[in-house]
Amino acid sequence: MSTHYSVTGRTAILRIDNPPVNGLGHATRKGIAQGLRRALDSTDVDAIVLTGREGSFSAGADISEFGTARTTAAPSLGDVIAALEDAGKPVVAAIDGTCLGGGLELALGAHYRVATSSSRIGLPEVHLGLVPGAGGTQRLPRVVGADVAADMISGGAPRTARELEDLPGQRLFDRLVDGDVIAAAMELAVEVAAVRPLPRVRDLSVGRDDTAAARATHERLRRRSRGFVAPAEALALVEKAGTTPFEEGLAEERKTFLELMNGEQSAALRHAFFAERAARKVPDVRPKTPARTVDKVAVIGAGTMGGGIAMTFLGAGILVTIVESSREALDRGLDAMRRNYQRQVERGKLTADGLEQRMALLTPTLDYADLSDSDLVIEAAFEDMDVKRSVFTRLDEVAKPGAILASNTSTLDIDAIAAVTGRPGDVLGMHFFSPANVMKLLEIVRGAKTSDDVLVTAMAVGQRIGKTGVVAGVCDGFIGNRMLARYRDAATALLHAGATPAAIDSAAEHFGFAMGPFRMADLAGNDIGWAIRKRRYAQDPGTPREEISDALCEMGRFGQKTGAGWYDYAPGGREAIPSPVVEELLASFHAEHGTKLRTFEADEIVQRLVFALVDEGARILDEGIALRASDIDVVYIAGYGFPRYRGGPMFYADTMGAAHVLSGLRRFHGDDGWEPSPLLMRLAAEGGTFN
Ligand code: T1G
Repeated sequence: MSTHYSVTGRTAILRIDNPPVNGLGHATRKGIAQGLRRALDSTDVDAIVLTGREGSFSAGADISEFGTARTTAAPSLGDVIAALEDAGKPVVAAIDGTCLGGGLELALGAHYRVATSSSRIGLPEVHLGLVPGAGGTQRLPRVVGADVAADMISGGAPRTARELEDLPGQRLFDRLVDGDVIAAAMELAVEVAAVRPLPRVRDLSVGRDDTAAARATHERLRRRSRGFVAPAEALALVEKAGTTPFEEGLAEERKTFLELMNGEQSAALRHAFFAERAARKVPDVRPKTPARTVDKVAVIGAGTMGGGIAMTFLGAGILVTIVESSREALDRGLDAMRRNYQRQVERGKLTADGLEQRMALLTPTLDYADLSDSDLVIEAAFEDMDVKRSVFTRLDEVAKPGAILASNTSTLDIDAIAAVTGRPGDVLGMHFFSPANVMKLLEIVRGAKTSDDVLVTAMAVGQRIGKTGVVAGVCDGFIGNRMLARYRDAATALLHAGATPAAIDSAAEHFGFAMGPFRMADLAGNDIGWAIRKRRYAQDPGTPREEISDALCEMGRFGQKTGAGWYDYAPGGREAIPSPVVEELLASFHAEHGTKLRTFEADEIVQRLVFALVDEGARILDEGIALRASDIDVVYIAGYGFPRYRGGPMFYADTMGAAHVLSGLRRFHGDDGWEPSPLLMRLAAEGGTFN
């Protein structure tokens, strides 16, 4: 039963009860409609309170129903909302916790609304590639003004009930409480039982219809997510609310919603939504395996990564001991952390008190013994196996029994690191991405001997610090960096084949990547890849040379850090300016090889880059390094700037078809000896999909 009906005094209480988030699936919609009908037909009932469970009014439509007949099966959400609005008795919505998407649209159909001040109120549909589909774009502007509604709907960010109630002239809430919201709603229901006509949001006119601010916000959004259509559609509908009759606006919203729901971008974003949640599940670990307690964390190394990792835990209110090998390195790290926090204070993202609270949780030290009571130790020392081995040898000596020992290594062998300790079951990788206090992705690298409860604990800790955790097996580069290497190879091959860095970057960025490969290399520093290549050339002289990249680095053109790389940069500037030096470098390369600059279609550039990701992703799946294709999608969206509204490389491959990907890869590789992975061959032959 997903909706409970009861009567107290002369007020009916309709309580939505559809765990885990009170999704408004077909059965729940029917339950609300039936309960409303019952209350309206009853001579013992004068008013109705509509509510959810504690902490969750409703998170909106049941996304898992989209694409099935249940989404629009009668009664649709719009029908239920209209029934509330046209009810002959007052309906009071009692809101606590999440009131999102269709949940807020449902509440907007009520005649009155009471909420707890901390309730999270929002229309996040754009994050699913949608616009609100049950009146939100037409009703919300009528109660909070078009400017705030436009910002909330095209940006998709929730606000607290307190923030919205503080808006001058708001008509969203009739009462705000910090206690029992149902009791407050019952009280109001009695007060308004005889009020006629009943107030309907649809009868209000839109106040403060200035959407200029939202349009500016949207412009920033548009630049950041090229090609992503939902925010602009949402903004247009909100503006329509102020200029057209309600029914017309509602019809326009419905049309837009259905178009988007049936489109590729929403399918991709719904895939990404569920993929992030699926990644939390590890099939071969017994469900409900208890996690170990983590109240104190130690971080080894206060450099860029160590400092960022420490900040991530401090931001979650967790005690951190940070260990360095010298006083100046420790002070340098602490200064960097404080400067980072100070910037957040200047940007209004952190209060001065918040800064001090975080720093108060931090214990800097040079003495490993100070981490002997830590529950989790994360090593973020120099990326060198000898250094890692020596650190883990020390950790094995000083860390308490049951402490989890994690390495932040981005490529090194977790099993080899675990082997220097007497507790390999307590060792695993926790690979953060720089800047660690910002980037969402956390690769949780499971060693051959990592125990299940250690893995479960790392997953739980990852969620607790707001990271998107994905389990990876042990290999060079785990999931993301291994695929990144192939992506960079494809970009280099394009360069050697005659494309320019600007053409490659432009195609990638129009596809939706946050940054093309060469602008990204200039940002990260070309010297990092150069050092890895030189190590590989020394280890294996037969390693194919990346002549252009090597020549660029031999000129000291390491990117933004040296004011020049694949592009030129004005002093202190970040704008990538095509460089005559690089043009000359390309010209001499082609002259030497008897090749020449040539134009590539943007589609081909994108396919060369993305299919390389897909090819390596298929191998990663074949080898069991990733548990599922959607995990690979999560990694590449959360950690590498793959456009979320394309669903990730493996989802994108599914939309293109495995056979198309295989024939493209064959064409791009020509006779360079490339062989497809068995999985890609199989899917291409069977017409199967990765996800
Ligand atoms: N539909 C179906 N399942 C959902 C769901 C939803 N709306 N929201 C969450 N789940 C599942 C989720 O997959 C997970 O499942 C479990 O619930 C717990 O979620 C007509 C069209 C509410 C803030 O976009 O933002 O209304 O993995 O791990 O961290 O205009 O869930 O356990 O099997 O995220 O506490 C608009 C989406 C829908 C809200 C809770 N609403 N959900 O976060 O739990 S479209 C949304 C969230 C719509 C109308 C339109 C979050 C949360 P499992 P969780 P959480």
